[in-house]
Amino acid sequence: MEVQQTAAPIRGAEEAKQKIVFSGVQPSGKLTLGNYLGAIGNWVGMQQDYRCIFSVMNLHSITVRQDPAALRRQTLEVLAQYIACGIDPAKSLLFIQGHVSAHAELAWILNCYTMFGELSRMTQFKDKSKQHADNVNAGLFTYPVLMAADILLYHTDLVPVGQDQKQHVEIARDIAERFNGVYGDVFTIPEPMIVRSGAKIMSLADPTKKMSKSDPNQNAYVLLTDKPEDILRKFKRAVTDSGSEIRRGEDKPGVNNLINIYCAATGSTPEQVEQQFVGKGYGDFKMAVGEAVVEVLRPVREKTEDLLKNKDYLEQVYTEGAFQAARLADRTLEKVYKKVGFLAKPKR
Ligand code: ATP
Ligand code: LTN
Repeated sequence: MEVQQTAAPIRGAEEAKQKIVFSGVQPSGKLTLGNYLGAIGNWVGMQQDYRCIFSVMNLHSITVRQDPAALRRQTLEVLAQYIACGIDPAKSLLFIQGHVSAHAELAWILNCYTMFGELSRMTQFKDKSKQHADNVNAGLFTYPVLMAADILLYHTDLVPVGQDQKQHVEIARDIAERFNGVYGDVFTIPEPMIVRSGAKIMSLADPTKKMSKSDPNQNAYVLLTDKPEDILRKFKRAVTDSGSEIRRGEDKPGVNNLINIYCAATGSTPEQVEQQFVGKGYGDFKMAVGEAVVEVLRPVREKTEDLLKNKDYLEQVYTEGAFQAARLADRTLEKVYKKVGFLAKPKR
């Protein structure tokens, strides 16, 4: 397979004023149906209208302790899954964060323009320090500064993320504005792009909680790599509510979630789903949702399996991506060096 990632589209994007999109997911586990319907699935369509850059955020993932072999495997898996979901390396720039040293370098500089107080207010820091009370490390605290560096290095206009990440994009804006206020227009001010609220997929075991890849209960989530029989089993066991009708309601988080997933998987509206299942029970509906999800994920799983057999191809994609991303990122870093008063790095 030939890898086509050329630098031309980025320059073209700047000339045509095509907006730049940057996003990524941490390889902290296997990707879930929530990651697909809420994030990656939405990135696919953006490739049409924007210049897209998607990265596997491995530097971020070590803020929580990871098994090194698993982290290496998951990093390749996430890259393969981006492609399997429809991110096209010929259209979008794909790379692994740790391969572009400018991310860590800019993060250090931006640390000196970020206040202790503003980092202390980050909800994710507060949540994760509770979850991992034995490892409240400095990286967990400065996580949003590295995320700001990711975004600002590429003059990103739009950052498509879930609601939980909005606060991090906002701090990236504050840091950029503070820096620009001192040194002039260095950074583009990015905007968060939050997917429709309907795209928040809840846990199958507790539908009041977000479906999350780090949930200790394996029945809470569907993985993109789950086999059809596992997907059907997880939906069969999905927690539903009292009553028996397939109808949305404020006190029906389980049914709401299943209707939402069915809509996202089939393109139906909630009204159509309610109509279609009049007179049917939860059992029938759960099977129908499971089958719809099986069909959506089948090509993703099959393509992921194929891609993971072709490590050379994946290596070509991330090698070419690292090279291109570094060229763009180094240009921004060079400008920042000049502004803050560092001597330019000697050219080899
Ligand atoms: P972790 O469990 O390790 O915290 P996660 O499964 O919550 O991870 P992230 O890696 O934090 O996922 O998020 C990657 C992207 O997927 C983000 O943009 C996030 O908003 C989105 N996302 C994650 N879970 C869901 C969900 N259940 N519904 C919709 N979007 C989601
Ligand atoms: N914190 C993000 C992952 C992430 C990211 C980014 C997303 C790291 N750097 C830059 C968008 C832009 C998460 O989804 N947990």
